[in-house]
Amino acid sequence: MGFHTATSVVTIERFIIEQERMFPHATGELSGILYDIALAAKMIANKVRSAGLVDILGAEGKDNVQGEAQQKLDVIANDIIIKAMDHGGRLCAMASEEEPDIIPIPDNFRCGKYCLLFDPLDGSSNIDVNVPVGTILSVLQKRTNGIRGEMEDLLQRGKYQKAAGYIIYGSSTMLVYTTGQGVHGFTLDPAIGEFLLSHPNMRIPESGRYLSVNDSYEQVWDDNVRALMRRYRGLDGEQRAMSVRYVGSLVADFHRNLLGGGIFAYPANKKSPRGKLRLLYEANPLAFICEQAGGLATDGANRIMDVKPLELHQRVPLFIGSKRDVETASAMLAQPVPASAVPSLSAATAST
Ligand code: AFP
Repeated sequence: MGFHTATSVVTIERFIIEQERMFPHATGELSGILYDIALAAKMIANKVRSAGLVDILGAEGKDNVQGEAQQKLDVIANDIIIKAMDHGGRLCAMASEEEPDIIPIPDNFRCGKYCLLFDPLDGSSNIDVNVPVGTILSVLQKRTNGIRGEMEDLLQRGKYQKAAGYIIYGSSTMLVYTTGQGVHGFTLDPAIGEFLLSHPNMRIPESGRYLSVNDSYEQVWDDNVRALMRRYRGLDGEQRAMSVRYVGSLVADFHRNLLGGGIFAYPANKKSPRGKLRLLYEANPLAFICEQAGGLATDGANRIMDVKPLELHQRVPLFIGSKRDVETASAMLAQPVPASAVPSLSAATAST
């Protein structure tokens, strides 16, 4: 695993200003969005860190649009982001994994030219057991002519993203983002309340050590997915076995693989033919970051960032990570295999 050490102390603010100077025509609006995101990240980190201390854990009793039990911290994180972002005059609309429709900018605030899509607290079922969770964000530029953002502005392919980032609330809090000029990671110094550049120019290894997949779905996977997972585990003799690591928090699994190399897979299955993860709030932003770091992301047939979104909460199968490992997925998923040719993972493991 490559370690990235900054040689001097660079705050996220200074880094953003220096990046902006490289673009003489930049208006500073995107930089403003990044500052506001950093502020929201600190506020959410503070809530997540104290979640075990105060009695704010547990389901709030409402379901989100996917029918999942919503945790209180999801609601808190959602509100923090909306409040940190809606009045800056830089956004014209928002959308959140926790809300069914567009989140408009209130009439009393100015509108800007960007849209923000976000998953406020990904992996929220892990909150109660003190496992890392994360926030994921995607920034798009407005396309329509009116002042306020419309659905068309939000339903853009991922390749049109202007920025994407995630925050991981782990053993430390990190903010990782790209504006298309590489991927940079900042670690929150809780003593001074600043994100400091800790991982400049992050690159994902060409092929990796880790396989992150929930293989309890093996019974409902297609046969070519099962064949692919046998390949990653070294069971068909074609490659060295990868190590299986699955947190069940996408940000945590993705972050580990970004540093150490490997692939995260959430394939479609017979029960969830579109997979589970959301194109706009999860797959697109992480795909932008992954590609900027030298990796790839596919739904099995198409580059994730080329998939046309048709609705806000669209789901998509996801294979994301090191270039060679994702290429293996694309190649193997393109060729259906006869079921008889693919023993189950457990049968194969038992016989080896
Ligand atoms: P929750 O937010 O409901 O915990 O879901 C987390 C998530 O969207 C993503 O972060 C995980 O990678 C994935 O779902 C885990 O799903 P499985 O439990 O089906 O493996």
